[in-house]
Amino acid sequence: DLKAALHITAPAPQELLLHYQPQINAQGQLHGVEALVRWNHPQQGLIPPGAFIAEAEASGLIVPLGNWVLLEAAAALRRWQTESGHATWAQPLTMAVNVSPRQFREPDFVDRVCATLEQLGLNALSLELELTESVVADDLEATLAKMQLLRQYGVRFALDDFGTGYSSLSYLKHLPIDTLKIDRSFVMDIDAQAPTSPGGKRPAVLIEAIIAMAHQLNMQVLAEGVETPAQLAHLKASGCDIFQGYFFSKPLPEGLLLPWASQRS
Ligand code: G
Ligand code: G
Ligand code: MN
Ligand code: NA
Repeated sequence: DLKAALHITAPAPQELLLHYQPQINAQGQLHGVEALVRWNHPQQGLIPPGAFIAEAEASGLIVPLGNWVLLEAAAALRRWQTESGHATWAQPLTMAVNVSPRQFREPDFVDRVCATLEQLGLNALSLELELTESVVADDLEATLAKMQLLRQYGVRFALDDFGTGYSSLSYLKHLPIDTLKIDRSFVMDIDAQAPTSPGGKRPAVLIEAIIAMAHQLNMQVLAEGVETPAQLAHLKASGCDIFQGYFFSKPLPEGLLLPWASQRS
């Protein structure tokens, strides 16, 4: 089971691992990666997070799991920096880490993030924490206070799965969010050239509106799930800043990231 897989008392969970999906900027350079957890189950093989994150969240196991993800992602970034002599990228590479609502609400979350960065000697600017609307909408004042503490330290924030929740937009004015991640479902809309229902709107209209709004709010925009040249072209023409998806790469094991980056530059 997940609890055993986590080996919570041991230094490292034996059956968890991270893959890293490249994020590419509009100049075609590697901007950063998103860390995505997998459970390497002894019988079932690699289990994607969709199959166990909800259970981990409900049971509270997401807290030790999330702490491990943060530490392992930060350590991987440090290892890439050492291995590449920092030379592979035009700018410092960003490590994006998903943070669950329960993990974010832990009283020691801010201290743990700062301690992890210090332990590894990482610049806080290279860490981007991905929060979902459910985190930010839950308790705006408490969320704002925590985000501001981390922001003072240098940590960046992305709003994940943007546009799929039911929360109001008003929090966007208040929170220190650097990157808005457009959900894959909106990117898929680009392929539909015409309205899909009588009287419906042009499919890509929401993407264009989201990008304009984000830029007005001084946020950069990342599109998730970019799979085709047509999607990329449309997103670029609409002013989207960063792209992530199978068109560039699926999530990669740690050892394949630097070879992938050097082979495409
Ligand atoms: O890799 P995959 O596309 O299957 O990931 C599905 C979702 O699982 C991601 O969109 C993300 O929201 C979630 N997820 C992946 N890794 C983590 C993690 O380390 N922590 C949390 N809380 N969620 C994660
Ligand atoms: O945090 P988030 O839920 O956004 O994680 C992204 C998820 O989407 C991961 O599970 C990843 O494996 C998946 N994914 C990433 N790129 C693509 C893509 O181009 N197409 C599809 N269908 N899924 C993708
Ligand atoms: Mn994410
Ligand atoms: Na997402």
